[in-house]
Amino acid sequence: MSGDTIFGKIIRREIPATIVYEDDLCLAFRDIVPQAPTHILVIPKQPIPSLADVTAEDKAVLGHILITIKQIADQEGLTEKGYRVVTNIGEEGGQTVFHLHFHLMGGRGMHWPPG
Ligand code: DGP
Repeated sequence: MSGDTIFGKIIRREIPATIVYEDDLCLAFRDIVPQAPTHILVIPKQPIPSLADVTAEDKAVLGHILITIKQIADQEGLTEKGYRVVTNIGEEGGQTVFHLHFHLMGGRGMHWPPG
């Protein structure tokens, strides 16, 4: 159920990660290079490379991930002050790991536009 990326290895517990949430459809763990005091990656267990690859069949898992992000943000105490959710797509989008992931970042003021 997981592809051959570093995130697939985390799903399969072949490499360690600080996991903050898991269910049948998704996994959330702390980013190894945090860009904010709280920086969590939320990924589908299904190995979708990026948002550019999703289809209508992925509607349920994508909706589930967004609701999960909201719940994790609540648990992490981010909701009152606000937070940012980002998914990078492809080379110019800044994507480096080709397993769909949503960055949940908070705990500091965010800038706009992003770099
Ligand atoms: P992106 O550039 O959007 O593809 O983000 C990839 C993120 O993945 C980046 O913020 C660093 C993080 N990352 C890369 N390798 C690992 C790892 O082995 N463990 C964890 N926890 N995060 C990783």
